[in-house]
Amino acid sequence: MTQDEPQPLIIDTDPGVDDVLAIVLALSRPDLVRLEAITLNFGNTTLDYARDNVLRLFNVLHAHVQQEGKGQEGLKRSLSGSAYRTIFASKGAEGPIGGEQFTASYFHGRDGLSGISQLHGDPFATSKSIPSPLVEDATKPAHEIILDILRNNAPGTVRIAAVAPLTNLALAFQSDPETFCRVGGISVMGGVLDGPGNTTATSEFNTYADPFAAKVLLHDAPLHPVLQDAKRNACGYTGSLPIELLPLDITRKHTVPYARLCDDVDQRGGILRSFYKAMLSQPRRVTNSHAPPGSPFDPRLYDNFEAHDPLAVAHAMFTPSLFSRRNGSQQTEGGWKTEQVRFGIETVGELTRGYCVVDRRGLGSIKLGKIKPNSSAAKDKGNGDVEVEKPTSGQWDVVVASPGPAWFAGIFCEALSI
Ligand SMILES: [Ca+2]
Repeated sequence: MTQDEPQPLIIDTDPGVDDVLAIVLALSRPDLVRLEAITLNFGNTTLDYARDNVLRLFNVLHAHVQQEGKGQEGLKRSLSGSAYRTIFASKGAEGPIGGEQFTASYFHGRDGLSGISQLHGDPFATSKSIPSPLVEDATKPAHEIILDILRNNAPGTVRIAAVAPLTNLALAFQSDPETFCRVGGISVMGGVLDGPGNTTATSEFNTYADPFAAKVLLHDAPLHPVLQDAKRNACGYTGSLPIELLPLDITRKHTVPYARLCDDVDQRGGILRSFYKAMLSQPRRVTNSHAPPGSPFDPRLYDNFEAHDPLAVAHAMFTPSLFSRRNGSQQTEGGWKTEQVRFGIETVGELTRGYCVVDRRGLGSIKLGKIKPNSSAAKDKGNGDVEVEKPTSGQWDVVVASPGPAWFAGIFCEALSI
């Protein structure tokens, strides 16, 4: 792959309203990305609804480009199948690797899209035939399809935008770590490091829904023999996987007014705008409800759509992969900035499942498992020198800046045809 060729991209997703908009963003720019696969994971909704939602989206997009006629050349090219075919891996993980299963119906609605499957007359119907450029593969688990794509592309070239619980990706790593290490970069929407959660007081939904999967990729993977020995890794690196995390800390700064997405002002109509308005109705109600009662409603503060998943897909589209940057061939550009942060993921906390426990002690390069203070418990045992802390955290790349919320809103709204 040369620098001018579109990057092969997999979107691992649990659609979900912001997932659907993230997919449209990727489809709008076939000059930048070749959408190799959409792989479904449980999360915002169940797999059955997630599959229906993808089919509804593509049917609406086809109807939209027929209605509109002119413009949207990128979207048209992607939908025609002339730019690429997209494997639709609908047999994804149905539940987390560990712990109880949860969905986000409180925010996305039971069907993941504000209940559009129950609308009178089913105006955004799913279909029996699979719309182009999708080619459904319901025979293989999604994690095997991810591995197939990594095998069939040169090492370090495939990007993954992970905008769901990380179950499929963790299963892929556990199933064939050598092949999984061929990935060029993984842009993960997940976690929150310095702020409130969006699902519990402490936790973001994706890390809450499957904290065990996050732990497999962030904590367990760097300790695996394949990532300890560069000769066993087709990309030739050791240490952590090429993951860059986009936590709520950055994604919630990237918003678009609901009024713009839902076409409140000029009511231009059309099937795509009607679809956006219908599927955003529940998240909009929930967001609006955060306004304090008894004061005048301020839409600038409480009527904004937080584009969590679209920002992660934008990161995968507009930045060189971490693999290529580690090799020094390309640098992060255009205002994107990444910093290393040391944290661990809580898996079974009584109140804190999915919490990212940031280590702010300034330990530098000290390995946590080597810290051996002379605790009273140790003295009681008579050896005076025992490990009191297992190495449960590591240092990972966290995206802390983008080219800016205004830049993002511009490219996002252009992609959405609004
Ligand atoms: Ca999602």
